[in-house]
Order: sequence, then C-alpha cells, then structure tokens
Amino acid sequence: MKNFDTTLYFITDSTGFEEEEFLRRVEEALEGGATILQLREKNKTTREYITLAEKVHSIARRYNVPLIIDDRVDVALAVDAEGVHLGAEDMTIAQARNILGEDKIIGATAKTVPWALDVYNQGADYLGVGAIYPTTTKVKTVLTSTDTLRDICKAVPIPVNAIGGLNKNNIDILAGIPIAGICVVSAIMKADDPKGETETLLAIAKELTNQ
Ligand code: TZP
Ligand code: MG
Repeated sequence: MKNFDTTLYFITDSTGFEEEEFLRRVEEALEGGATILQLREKNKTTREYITLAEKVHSIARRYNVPLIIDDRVDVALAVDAEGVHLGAEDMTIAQARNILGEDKIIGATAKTVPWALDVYNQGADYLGVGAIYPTTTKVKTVLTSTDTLRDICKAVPIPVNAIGGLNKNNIDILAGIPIAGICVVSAIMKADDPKGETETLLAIAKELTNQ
C-alpha cells in the first residue's frame, strides 16, 4: 500500500556540490525530518543518475523516507524507488502508471485547474503546484498565483504541495490554503545548517497544514 506524507517535501539539487557533501546534506535533511525526498538531476547521464539514485535510496531507506525520482521512470525502476515526479515534458501520467503499476507513487506538476484534473484522472497521487515565488533553482517555470493554488487544492482529492522560492520567511503567504505540504530545494540544499533548517521548515509546514 502506498503510504507517503508530503508535509515537507525536499527536492535535491546536486549542482556545485562534491558528491560526499551532497549526500551529507541529503542525510541531514532526512535527520531533520523531511517527510519525502526527490532526487532531481537534469544534467547526468542515465548511468550517472542511476548510480547516484542508488546511493540516495540507501540513505533514504534508513530513514524510512520514500524516494521519488524526477523525470525518469526508467531510473526509478532501476533503483526500485518509491516513485517518480513527472512534468509536462515527461512521459504522461497514464503511461507511467501503466509501467509502474498501482503501488508506486506518481507525482505530477500542474499549474492550472484543468491540468490538475487531467493528471489526477490519469492516476497522479499528488501534485506540485508553482512556482509560487520566483526561484533561483534552475527550472523552466512561470509563476502560479495563490488563488490558482487554492482552486487546484479544492478541485482534486489528492495531496497538493506548493513549490517555488519558498523559505521560512515567506511561507506565510500559504496560510489558509488547503495544501498538503511544501516543496523546497534551495532553502534546505543551500542552508548553512540543512538539518536545523529542515526542522524549522517542518514545524512551519505542520502548522500550515494544521498538524
Ligand atoms: N518547480 C517549480 S519551482 C521549482 C521546481 C522544481 C524549483 C524550486 O526550487 P526552490 O529552490 O525551492 O525555489
Ligand atoms: Mg520533469
């Protein structure tokens, strides 16, 4: 049975880090309480992506945190990750569901209500909606308003997470919107103290989601 909690969804970015430092930061985020982890690599070969995913998965398993692979169903299968996250340029949710079966977690990006309904109907398990704020993490994205975020939350019965430029000082913009959690990259990845930052963000995210 699929069991996941998107309250504090940490997405990695290995850009600029030696592997050892990258893995240490990932582990610190897990120690700090990140509830779900996404490995997000845009410039690695398939072999490199799989090799890193194996290492990250063995760490995540120790913390009992599900590992989601960005973009790549094949990489997720190769390392028996708990799921994938797919956007508009990736395999469709329906195709991924056919390949992965019902037990894997499939997350989708959505920026409008019709898009959210479409990916939900194809079998998405959760949605990432944003960017709420401009982001410095390398990504092709446009801003999504908090009104649209709220409308998406109301339109689908699956967890909806906010993403994009979120940090402990600006998350209050999400208050009152029925999100399931927040997704962050740089707020944790680039923190002086990733574990401490994760603990702080988890506390704020729990409050936001009435936990
Ligand atoms: N999708 C929308 S914004 C974003 C992604 C992957 C990047 C978020 O990164 P950060 O550093 O938390 O702004
Ligand atoms: Mg993608």
